[in-house]
Amino acid sequence: PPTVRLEDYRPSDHLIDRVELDVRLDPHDTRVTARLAVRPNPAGRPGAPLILDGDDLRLLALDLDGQSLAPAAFRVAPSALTLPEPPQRPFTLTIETRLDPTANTKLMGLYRSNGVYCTQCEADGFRRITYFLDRPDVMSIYTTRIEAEEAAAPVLLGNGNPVEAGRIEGTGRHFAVWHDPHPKPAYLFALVGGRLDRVSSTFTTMDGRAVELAVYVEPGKGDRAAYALDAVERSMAWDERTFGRAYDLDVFNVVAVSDFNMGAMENKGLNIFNDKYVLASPDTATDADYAAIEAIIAHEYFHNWSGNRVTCRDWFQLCLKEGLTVFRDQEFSSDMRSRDVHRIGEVRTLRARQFPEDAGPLAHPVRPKRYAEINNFYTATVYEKGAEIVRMLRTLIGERAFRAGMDRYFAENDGTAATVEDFLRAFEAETGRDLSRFAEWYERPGTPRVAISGHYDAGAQTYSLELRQTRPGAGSDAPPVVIPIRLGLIGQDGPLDDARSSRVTDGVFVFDRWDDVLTIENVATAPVPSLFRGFSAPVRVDMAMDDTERLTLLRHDTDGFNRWEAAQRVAARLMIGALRGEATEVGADAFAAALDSFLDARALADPAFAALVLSLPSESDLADDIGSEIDPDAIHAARYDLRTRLGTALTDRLHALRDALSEPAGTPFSPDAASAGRRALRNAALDLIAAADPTGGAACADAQIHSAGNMTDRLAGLSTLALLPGETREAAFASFAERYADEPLVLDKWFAIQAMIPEDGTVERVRRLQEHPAFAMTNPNRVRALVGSFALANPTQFNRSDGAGFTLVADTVLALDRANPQIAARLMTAFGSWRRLEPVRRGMAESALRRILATPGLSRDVTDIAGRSLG
Ligand code: B3K
Ligand code: ZN
Repeated sequence: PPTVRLEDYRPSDHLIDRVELDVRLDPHDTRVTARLAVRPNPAGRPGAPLILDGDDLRLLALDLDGQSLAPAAFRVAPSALTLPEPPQRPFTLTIETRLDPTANTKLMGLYRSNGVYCTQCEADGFRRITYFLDRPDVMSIYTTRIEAEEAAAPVLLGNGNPVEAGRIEGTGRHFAVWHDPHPKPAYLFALVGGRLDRVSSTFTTMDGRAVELAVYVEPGKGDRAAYALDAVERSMAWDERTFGRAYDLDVFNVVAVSDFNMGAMENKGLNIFNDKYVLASPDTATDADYAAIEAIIAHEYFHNWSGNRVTCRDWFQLCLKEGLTVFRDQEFSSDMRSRDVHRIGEVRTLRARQFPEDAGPLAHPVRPKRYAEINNFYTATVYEKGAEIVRMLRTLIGERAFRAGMDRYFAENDGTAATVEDFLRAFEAETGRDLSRFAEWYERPGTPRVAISGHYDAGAQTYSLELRQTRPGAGSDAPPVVIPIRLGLIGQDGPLDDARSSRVTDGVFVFDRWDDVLTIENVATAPVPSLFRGFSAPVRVDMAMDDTERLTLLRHDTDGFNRWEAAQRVAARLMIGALRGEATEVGADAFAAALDSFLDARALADPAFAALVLSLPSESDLADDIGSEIDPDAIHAARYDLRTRLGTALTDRLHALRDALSEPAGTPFSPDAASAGRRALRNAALDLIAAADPTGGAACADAQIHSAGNMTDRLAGLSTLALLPGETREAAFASFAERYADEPLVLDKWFAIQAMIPEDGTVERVRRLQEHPAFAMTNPNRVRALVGSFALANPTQFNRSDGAGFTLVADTVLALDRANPQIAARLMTAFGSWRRLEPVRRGMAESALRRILATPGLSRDVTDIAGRSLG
């Protein structure tokens, strides 16, 4: 496929100032008339042809300034409409196209989900609706008239503000006109038509605008939309308070649909959501679902400024809106919940998804330099590492300068399509600093590694840290990166507050060379260093430190992230040591004892945090630590063994905690962070109890499933039981399926739990479940729940040494590809770490990849991922 390169960027030769769309919705014969106000771009090439993008389009009519065009004056194909010699002045082009939204299985452009008409245009779906300059630096003012049969689509929504609506007498049809006064790129266009319930409220902005807020959901599900609506209000208030950003239209609409390629989409004034991230009730949603709804509602809302008011010049700048907006939603969630707990969750996600991506064949810079298919670049690197870069910037310049720089960025770039350079320039102007070396974070792939050793000089009362950075995967010409290290020193009884160094400002040392030595003075006793507090940089750290020192951090560090990290490191060393047959200085019993005293001191004061401390590094975390020649079965066994030992050693403590945390029957459910934290700790305890005592654990889990008053506890019981083969488990699966037979989103949890069972029979089970009446290959949520969970969250079975797991996923990718290439390509990323497997599995993975790549008629999306994975 042709490659698009950042270095080839040039401005569009034409601009489109205004778009008037008339969309007459029909299940199979939708007519779209687009009136485009086109003019030559003064920054483009004079006299250049006008080439409008199309994808799978059928042209019905075309005219220029009201005159139909002679056949010789244009060329048309499904993928482009070309005027070789367009007028050298402003003109109006009117284009009529015909669409079949029901046949649109790619879920890009205009499609129908459960009968509801909806759109998805990012990155390049608008060209599936009409011929257009479908690139983000072409920004237009849109007026949209939507018409549909009233009985089928009583609700008609567009971008911006509603201006007019009415019936077309005698036809059963009606219409609505929407006008968006803010210029926007085509990828932010949206419309919705359908039968939907509405829940609403009003929000008055800090500048006095009364905004009507509404969440639209499937009929009958209105009571499940309240939490999302509340999250919209909290997001609006937070963005005013934290970044001084107010909303800028009279209405803000959120619509939930059940077939959606990703989480949600920030279309101007009309966010369209995967219903998984809107609908919640205590009986159907877990605490994690509530938290995800809050975060994604916030994320899409925050895009109104970081993405919509200031958009991206080209798709290479995707992190400009995505990394920044993830940073903003992470800050929001941290303010709504526990900051330490949230930070740990962010880092877990980064390590689980971004670190492996950055170490494998799909690695790319946060700002890629080339792409064949842009939809394959909505990655953990662009989103999560992109957010870490923004966070490091704040750490480097301080909170006040950061806020001022953000204000300047919004002010100077409002209404434009900007670049990463524009973003950094705002902070340079604000602080007078040169950020050119910091900008390196955007340029090359790979996770930097920092090796550190510490030396205490008792005579001089100094402690020095020798640091060295390397950049695996970044190329031999890569310069060192600027790494902010937030740090402190801990003594046997607590922090050493008198220690200081002129090179540490506000607790941060900036490490920006290959090698450095940081000397800290006034250190009264041999310290334990607490480094990268709050995970101050997205790097891997090799710190020469023994486990007893780490346990000192678990006890005394003032930084919550590093307390958690200390326990994780000790646990990881124990498991990796065990599978390599190496002894560690702290054994499982000593670790259990340390956990026991930690739980004694802190569990009830901060259950959410304690739950995280009790959750051992995952199997994929361990695989990522090991890095090569990975044997997932050995990792699984080592982790299982440590869970069993900890569960055995801590049994009394864990039962006591479960009792202390149990809620009296009839306590009403609350999704707040404190209640969720108590549930998390009870359930983390259950996991370890069951590992130590499968029979007792199964009974306990089964009892919890039956007595639970909410989905969090019911599902935790089922997840625990899922690891314990036997009739109790199968009966629990069956009754769960029966209870939630009419709840697709809940059945997704049921699909996922079964797909993650680390047993030989799982491949067969997944194949069987693909035939289940509730499963549908056309619905992305179903595919992700069943096959995605298997491929991404079942390391032993996906990576089976006989290749059966790879075959299952490859078969699914191929079956999906014709209907929905984006979802097929996303599923394929599960093969991203294949080179790190031991040779037998590596060979099996490679042949599955080669089989996919050799299949005729493969989409560009899958070809790109398969090609790069093998490359
Ligand atoms: N901007 C969208 C993602 C679009 C993905 C296109 N393949 C959702 C988000 O990040 O907010
Ligand atoms: Zn986003």
